[in-house]
Amino acid sequence: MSSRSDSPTGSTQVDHLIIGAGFAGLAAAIKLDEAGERDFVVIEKDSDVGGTWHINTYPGAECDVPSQLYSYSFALNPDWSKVYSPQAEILEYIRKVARESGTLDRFVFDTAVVDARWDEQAQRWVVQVEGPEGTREYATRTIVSAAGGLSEPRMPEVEGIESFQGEIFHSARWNHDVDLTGKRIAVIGTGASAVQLVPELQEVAGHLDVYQRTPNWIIPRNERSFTSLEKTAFRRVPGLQRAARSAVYSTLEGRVPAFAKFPDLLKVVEAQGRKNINAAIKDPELRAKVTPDYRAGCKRILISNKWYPALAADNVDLVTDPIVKITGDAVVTADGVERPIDVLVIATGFYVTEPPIAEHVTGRDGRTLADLWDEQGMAAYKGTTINGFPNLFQLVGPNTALGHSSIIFIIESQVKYVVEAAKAMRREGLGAVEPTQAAQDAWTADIRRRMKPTVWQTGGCASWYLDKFGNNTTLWPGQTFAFRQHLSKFDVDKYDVQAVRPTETKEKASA
Ligand code: N01
Repeated sequence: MSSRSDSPTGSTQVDHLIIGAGFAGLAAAIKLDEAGERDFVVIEKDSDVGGTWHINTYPGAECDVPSQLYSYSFALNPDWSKVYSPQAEILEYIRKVARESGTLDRFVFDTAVVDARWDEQAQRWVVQVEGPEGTREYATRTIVSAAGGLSEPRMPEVEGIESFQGEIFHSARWNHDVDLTGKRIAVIGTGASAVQLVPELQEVAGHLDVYQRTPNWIIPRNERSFTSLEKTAFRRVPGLQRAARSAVYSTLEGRVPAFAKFPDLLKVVEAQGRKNINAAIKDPELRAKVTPDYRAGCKRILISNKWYPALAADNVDLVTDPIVKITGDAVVTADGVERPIDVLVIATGFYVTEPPIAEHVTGRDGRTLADLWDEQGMAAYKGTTINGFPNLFQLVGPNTALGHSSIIFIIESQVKYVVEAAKAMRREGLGAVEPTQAAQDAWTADIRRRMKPTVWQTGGCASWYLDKFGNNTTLWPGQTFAFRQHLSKFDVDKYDVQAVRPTETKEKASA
């Protein structure tokens, strides 16, 4: 394929354009590079690698998947400080892997993809990006979209929120300049982020109101630090760390049948959750408020030893009356109570089932991915490729996220598929590959069928896993090794393909 050059129209020609420099984008860059597909750029809207681990700097941010598994299989780290690593340590790990990969020369930071259009004639995506030096255009054979499902903060639609005069920020846009000591703080939301940040706020706040719409099942966090002996052993004893990683992997996979087929088994988790509540909270009214009324696992099961003690603290109120209004200095609930505050922390999650990057991508028929998915719900063949969008590879695409294990396992499976596709295109002289509608529909139908008995569909809760049609378009409904098996080779027979156009061949010959 071509080497990078500027065309007469001013666009920079590349073979691959990767959107996003988080875990997924970096893995794609490293593995394409290793496969000899070196002509790529990585476009990252933030100033550094890390993705969600770069932007989520709220106090208490930590991973809730053990780090032995929440790391690349090709870059084990013997130095993790604890079972569940803190954000800063994970970010440093990603930075180190990026530095040592030798690919950073192709990363473009502080630059956002604002438009990507498929040019059928040229068999390329024409991509506009905006950065510090203005707008620039790339013409790329493939796009690997690794923009992340948890990147665009979702603000709650509450009357008057724009009129609030105090400090207001989202958990994923933490304002570290605000001194929270002694302040009256409100947190809206009680999901994975809130569960980590509320105990930190409780320690410094004068008063803290936590607004809960739905309680979560929260079980103890089996946390411990790794000893220096363990770290040395991970470093020196061949195979030991990989064995530890495999043990974590197998334990987590062992939970899949409960989520996917036999949700009643999750009553065991509910018992653990009740025990966790009862150990920290004495007040029966508060106990009742924090006890969910749906099957555990329907929403993400959270882990914390600090959440319930924080809610039970004297300076904290858990408010369950719905918020009706926010004024210049207070939150007003449906019972008419007005609670004055200085700082409002929004912990209401992200746009997951309507990923913002989809608005910027226009396919073969002139429709954006956002329009298509708005009409039909998110769908992609093997969670990765989309009919109507040739040569577009979506990492952590529809039905690839996990409720039970490390997303990095999924990312690596998808990246291998992308690399296999790139190799097949080169080997067979293909200018465009696009999954057939039939292949994509069959894949989606199978996912929907397998999703029916899962706890996410039957557990009796509303969650961000479900889209507006009530379909779970977010999670993979099975074992992760089955997903990997599905993506182990690029199945070109399920694709409509086009040979590289003759003009391209001539261009190549003269290059
Ligand atoms: O967001 P969430 P998050 N008024 O969507 C509530 C990952 N993560 O940022 O349940 C009032 O989970 C909403 O209530 P309800 C992880 O995958 C990982 O916490 O919809 N409340 C809920 O309580 C996670 O799942 C780590 O009724 C409103 C909360 O806001 C994902 O990120 C750490 C509301 C949103 O919870 C997102 O987590 C942190 C409204 N209008 C996050 N709208 C790791 O450790 C929403 N809510 C790896």
